[in-house]
Amino acid sequence: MFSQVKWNHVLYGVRVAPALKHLYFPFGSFKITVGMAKSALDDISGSGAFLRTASTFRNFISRDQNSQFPAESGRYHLYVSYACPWASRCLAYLKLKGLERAISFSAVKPIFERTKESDEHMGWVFPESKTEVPGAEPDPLNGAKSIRELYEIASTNYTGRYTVPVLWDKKLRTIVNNESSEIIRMFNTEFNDLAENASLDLYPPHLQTQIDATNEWIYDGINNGVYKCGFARMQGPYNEAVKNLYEALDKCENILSKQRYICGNTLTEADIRLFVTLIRFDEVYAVHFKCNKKQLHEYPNIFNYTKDIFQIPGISSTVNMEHIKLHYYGSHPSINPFGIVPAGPDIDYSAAHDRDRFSS
Ligand SMILES: N[C@@H](CCC(=O)N[C@@H](CS)C(=O)NCC(=O)O)C(=O)O
Repeated sequence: MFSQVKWNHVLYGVRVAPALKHLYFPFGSFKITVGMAKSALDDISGSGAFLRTASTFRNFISRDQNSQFPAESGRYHLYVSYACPWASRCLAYLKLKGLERAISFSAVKPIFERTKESDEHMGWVFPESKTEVPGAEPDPLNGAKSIRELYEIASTNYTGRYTVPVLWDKKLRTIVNNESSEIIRMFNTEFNDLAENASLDLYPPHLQTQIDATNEWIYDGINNGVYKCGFARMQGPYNEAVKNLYEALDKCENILSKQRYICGNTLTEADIRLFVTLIRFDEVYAVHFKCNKKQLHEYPNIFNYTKDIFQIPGISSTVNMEHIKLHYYGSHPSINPFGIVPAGPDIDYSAAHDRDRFSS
């Protein structure tokens, strides 16, 4: 059962106030935020469209033991939210590559809360005990209350968003990288001396150009596209985002009617990046982000493909639908003011699929 969404209790107190800090101008496409801690709902252009801000910590872990961040067993920790598709990509890689013994991970609580007493920023926080929210655990390394606190340990003058994933270096007590697309590349290659499944290469040289090109339209139309639909503050940007989203989904359906995976008949990075959005689609995005022209279970190939990826050993453990639903429906009061979590559709992704009809 879903627990009571907490911010209902404070809806007309502190939760409404942050929304008031957005100022809108009828023309122009610049981002507007009044100087204070930021969240995704601040990434809105003057024309009402969602514009995602780039990640800030961009260091690389390397297999080269003389580098600043060498791949070492036990040195790094991945902070995730099970709700977050970007963090879930990284977790999927951790499982697929067999890196759990080399890299520890932990998950935050699903619903945004106040990250500090002194201001109204809402973001990811840690529970006080392991039993408070199943799946979430207190910060095992720094005893931090929030993800924001980790950013403040890593940088005294950080002005960006306090996002997950966070790849943390226990030795230097800092953030190595907070950009999922780069973290997955490191996990794919740099830890191969420690990985239980070192031979799995989700970004093989002969497919790199195709994977990069596929990632681009899938990111724009689907991964980020659902956010552009959901966070649009005017009809025009929403209309454009929803059009691009469904064009990209139609393209996926067509590709997946001819081959098992999105770049051919082998699993690649592009599949993991696509999957994390697809698995959230019918349960969340269709309702919460108004992506309801068609649900994914109405696309036979995409739907069976989603089940296929879900059933790869290790992947289902990265999908915590309770955290996913609690987070989205409970953390965006400007979209869902009462935080009601819809009951359905409760799709069984472990059901049989027909993807074995393609050789892989
Ligand atoms: N570019 C980043 C995006 C990460 C991101 O946007 N994470 C969201 C959760 S899905 C977040 O932590 N948001 C917190 C906030 O906006 O305050 C990545 O791919 O790693």
